[in-house]
Amino acid sequence: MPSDSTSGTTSRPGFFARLKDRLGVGKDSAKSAASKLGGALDWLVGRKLDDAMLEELETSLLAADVGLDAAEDIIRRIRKKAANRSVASVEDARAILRESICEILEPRARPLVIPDTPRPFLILMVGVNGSGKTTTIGKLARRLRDQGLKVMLAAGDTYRAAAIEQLQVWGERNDVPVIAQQAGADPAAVIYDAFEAARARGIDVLLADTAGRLQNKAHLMQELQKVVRIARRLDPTAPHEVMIVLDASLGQNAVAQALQFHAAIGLTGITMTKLDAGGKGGVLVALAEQLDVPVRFIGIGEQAADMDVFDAGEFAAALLGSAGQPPERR
Ligand SMILES: Nc1nc2c(ncn2[C@@H]2O[C@H](COP(=O)(O)OP(=O)(O)OP(=O)(O)O)[C@@H](O)[C@H]2O)c(=O)[nH]1
Ligand SMILES: [Mg+2]
Repeated sequence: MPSDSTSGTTSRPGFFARLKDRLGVGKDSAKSAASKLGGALDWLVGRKLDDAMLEELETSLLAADVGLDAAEDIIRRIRKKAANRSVASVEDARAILRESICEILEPRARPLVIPDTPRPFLILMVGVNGSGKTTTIGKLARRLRDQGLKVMLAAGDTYRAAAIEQLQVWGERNDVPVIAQQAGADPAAVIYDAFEAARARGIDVLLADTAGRLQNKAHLMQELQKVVRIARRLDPTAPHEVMIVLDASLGQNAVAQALQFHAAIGLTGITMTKLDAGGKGGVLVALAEQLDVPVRFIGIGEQAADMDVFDAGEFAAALLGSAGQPPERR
């Protein structure tokens, strides 16, 4: 069936408008970083793109979590573009900034595609504690099921019983089976057994949860490496996606986490959550600048509908506080 049925072109209308409204809102930020970045453009009008102005802009970018490398990269790009363009309106300023940000994000906007083979397609979900792994599995299970795929969940977070129950709730809610063992079981064994069960039942996609772990704990990283090794006994190409789930509200720390997980197990996809909960979207620009791993999904809330495919243009527009282009390609 669905060689390109996964997630690429199914964004719900209005998702990025909701993202724009929610970006950076929450926690302690009275005024969101996103609107700061958008609002900061007003002063560009009628001014020459001189060094002082670009320095101010760089400060705004840093405040929006873009990080130093990406902020400098953006300023370089703006200099180049502005050399033969004048900034006459906020819209001009926004367009130049948006293009520059978009150029950095675009190479990372590669949706997750579930090919016809192999089966089951194993997606291993990893990340630090509380980043949103289990919730993302629930959202993704719903999404894939709605696309007609047979989905199964593996309760590979055996660290605490509540984690297994949490996954079971998502399973019931979406009417997808959950393979679990008791708390304390070896996660590699759980995922191995689930893989066998999925194969026997003709499952298309197996979503494997794992316990949250800090990226600097070597023995916890080795545990993940073991999960990968054991899964490869059943299918040498598994896992077919190693997705890290990152909490946007952690700012540059989220980037550091991604770099360390990538070094330890090799990531193939990223989901950025909590862009509604204090996450300043600039962190995605920092990530795109520093890590050549596709950004698959972004999360803007706790419900199943609060996740969508990452779109560079729409995201850049939302970051700058504009509604973005009409979703003509959907
Ligand atoms: N606001 C908001 N909350 C989210 C989002 N994604 C997840 N959450 C919430 O974040 C909390 C942690 O989510 P989990 O899915 O349990 O995170 P986890 O990574 O599985 O956590 P551990 O299993 O403890 O490592 C829950 O309360 C979720 O509802 C999001 O995009 N926005
Ligand atoms: Mg969890």
